[in-house]
Amino acid sequence: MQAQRDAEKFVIISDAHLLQSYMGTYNPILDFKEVFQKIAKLSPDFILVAGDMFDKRKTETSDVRHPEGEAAMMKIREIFDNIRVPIYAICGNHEDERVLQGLQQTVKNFHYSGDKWERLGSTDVYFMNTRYEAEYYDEKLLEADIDNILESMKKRWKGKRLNNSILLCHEWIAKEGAIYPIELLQKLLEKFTWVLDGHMHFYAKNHLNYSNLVCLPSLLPSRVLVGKYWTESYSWEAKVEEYVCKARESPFGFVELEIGKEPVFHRFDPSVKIVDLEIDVTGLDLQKIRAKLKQILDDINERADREKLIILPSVVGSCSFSPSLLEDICKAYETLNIQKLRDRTGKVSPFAPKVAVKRPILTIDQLKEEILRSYPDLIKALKKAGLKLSITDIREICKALTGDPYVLQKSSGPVHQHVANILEAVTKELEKKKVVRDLPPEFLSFLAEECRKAL
Ligand SMILES: [Mn+2]
Repeated sequence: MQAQRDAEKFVIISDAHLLQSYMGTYNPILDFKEVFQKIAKLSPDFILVAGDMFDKRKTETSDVRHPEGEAAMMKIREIFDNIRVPIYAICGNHEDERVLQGLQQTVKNFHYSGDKWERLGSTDVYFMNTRYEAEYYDEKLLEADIDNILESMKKRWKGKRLNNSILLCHEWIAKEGAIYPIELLQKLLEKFTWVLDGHMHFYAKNHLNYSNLVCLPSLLPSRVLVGKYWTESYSWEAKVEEYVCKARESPFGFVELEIGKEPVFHRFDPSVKIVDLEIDVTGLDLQKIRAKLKQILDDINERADREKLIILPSVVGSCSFSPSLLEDICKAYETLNIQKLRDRTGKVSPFAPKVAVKRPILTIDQLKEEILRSYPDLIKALKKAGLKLSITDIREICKALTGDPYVLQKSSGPVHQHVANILEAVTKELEKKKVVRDLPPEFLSFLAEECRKAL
């Protein structure tokens, strides 16, 4: 039996990015299980999931395959099931809603509550799916959005006392970057007892000096934010004879919030340690740099915990040769998990001129993300051609693309056919929106023919 409490206790988790293939042999599912054992000990009344618990991308360029995803989901369902605490989740920008819908269908205590209210004990919680898309916010849309939320809050509380309330969200709330508009955020902060935000990956209480705004930490390491997650760093300045070693506590964990009390950050030490290794190569000859890199790696290789380490080497400063000439050193340590050396010197090497990497053919999902990522240029280009389009139009076209069975079904044929299908779907959308008018009836077959010739 749980002890009687005056107010409910929540545990909030965020941004685990499960299903993403992380570096080397790291298995986040085992850590995930351990986290849930820790959460169970706190006996919360509810668990809230603030987005990006899963990731639809395996790596930068490939999506999670269904059998792989399902293998992980079998274990995740078991973990959720075992805790026997109701879990409520919103959808983050790396997630596919269908994964959350599937969990709701298969796990009794899991609820996907995107864009709705739930009464959890005596607290009203609004679950706001992420509005963050492709590093952009459409302020007009957001304004209407917030009005709706606040209006529904009013209706909910009509004639009753005001309940405690939580807004669970997944937005870019910070001083810089693609920021969620501060004036709009303020409107929410005024009305809700707590605003709990995922997506930022680092814990912050009293964020931006708002006493009721909490940024949630990421639960586990992931590929997102490479270079920021380290708990140890080795750095070696160019003109110095010794390297410097720094350590800091794990940024990972979850938050406990009992209504009426302050939030508590519970730190979690994952089964791997992320180690940053940075050498400033300015003015040094290759021999010297190789010696420095080798010395650090030799020292790391002596460590008893070397198998737990994920090492992220990089070179900074400026140099006249390609840092790829250091890669053989990294490869020589078979017992260490050393990730690909990053060149942060910001120069173009005369030995390895930067060549545009040939990109694989995109899936429809990837195309959609690509379009959303490059929308400002896209809008400009279309404007030049006399076509007026808004980001909302572009979003809707993308939606039509992913939902159009015609595009998907025929995508296994020749490439030109695939491209023609996509263009056809886009053209039909443009026509629907009256962005283009009076297309001649033979336009689509003309389009298909042009694609065939071009590809
Ligand atoms: Mn996110």
